[in-house]
Amino acid sequence: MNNISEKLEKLGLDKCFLETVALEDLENFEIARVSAVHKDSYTVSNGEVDVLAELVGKIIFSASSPIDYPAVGDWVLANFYDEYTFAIIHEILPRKSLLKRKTPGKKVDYQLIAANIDVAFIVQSLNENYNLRRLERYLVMANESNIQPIVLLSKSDLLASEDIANKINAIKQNMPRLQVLPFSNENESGLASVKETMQPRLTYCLLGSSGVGKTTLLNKLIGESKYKTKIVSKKESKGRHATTHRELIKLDFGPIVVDTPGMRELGSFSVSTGLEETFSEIMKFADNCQFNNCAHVSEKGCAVLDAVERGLLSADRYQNYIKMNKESNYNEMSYLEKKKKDKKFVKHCKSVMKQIKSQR
Ligand SMILES: Nc1nc2c(ncn2[C@@H]2O[C@H](COP(=O)(O)OP(=O)(O)OP(=O)(O)O)[C@@H](O)[C@H]2O)c(=O)[nH]1
Ligand SMILES: [Mg+2]
Ligand SMILES: [Zn+2]
Repeated sequence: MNNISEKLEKLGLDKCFLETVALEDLENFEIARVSAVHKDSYTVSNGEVDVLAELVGKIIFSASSPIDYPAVGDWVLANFYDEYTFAIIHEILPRKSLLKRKTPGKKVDYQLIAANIDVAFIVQSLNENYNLRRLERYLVMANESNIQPIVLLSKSDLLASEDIANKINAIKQNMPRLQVLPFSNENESGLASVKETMQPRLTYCLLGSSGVGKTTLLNKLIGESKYKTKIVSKKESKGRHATTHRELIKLDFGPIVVDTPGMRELGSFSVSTGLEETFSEIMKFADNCQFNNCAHVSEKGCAVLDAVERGLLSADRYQNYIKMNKESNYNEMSYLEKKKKDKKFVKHCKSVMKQIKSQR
């Protein structure tokens, strides 16, 4: 057991997960980590081998939302068969963190991005992709999911150092404690600092628009061009995504990384905590609003509006906060509506069944 847990620790398992597993389950199952998600199957790792896995029927039949299925990074209880060439997943262990996003479109539904991530590397390129409002969106998502965000600004080779400093300062101005690192995959400047922030046994996730250099960075961290990147294109985020799937990769210096495809739309899902943490300077003023439930839009005695008017808060950040807050409320509402609908449907089914029974 000691031996196994050391291998799993290297895969990122910490003690808190072990505490969630009953002794009896440890006798019947092995703990494994989902390292890739395919269409109807998974790859799981026990720290030694990567094995194709399928879900036990119980999980499929009782699933009522995407949350009930494994995501990359999940810890699961599994049984291995045929000399460790095949596995069945029996249970998903409770998650330390879960990155999800709303699926594109008006419908409130969501996709799982990754589970049990410790640190999110939010990547923006210093040239075309640099955008504070978009960055705030990613930060809300990470903060909401209980994941430490670190901002990586790529393609520093394309800008003068003064421009780079200005762009970093613009981020730091309102979020002084946020770690922001410029780097270049091209001339490798700053890569050492990125590596230095990475700790063994922690799981990192690469997030950011298509074409900003996430996979190129991963290849640099691995030390070889293992994963496919985009062929140099004139414009970023045009054309197809180079990365089309998510996979858990263990680096030889200890950290674990999940690369993700660039996201076009980053819908958020009811994100109150994420908003509060990302816009903490706005929340400080909100404490002084006249009304407890102030939405900071047009209320009397709103300390936030007052601060914006007096130039104490950035108007751009304020607007982005309001926009995301509205979306979050909408998503939450639709989510509750949907649940209500589900309940109605269950009730309906029950009454139909009753009718059928009484007609017999
Ligand atoms: N000049 C410059 N180009 C870079 C840098 N990093 C990546 N690129 C180029 O940017 C393009 C996109 O890189 P990828 O690593 O495929 O981008 P990605 O973020 O993984 O994109 P998706 O997988 O589509 O989400 C490639 O042509 C890279 O060569 C950099 O630091 N400087
Ligand atoms: Mg990629
Ligand atoms: Zn207010």
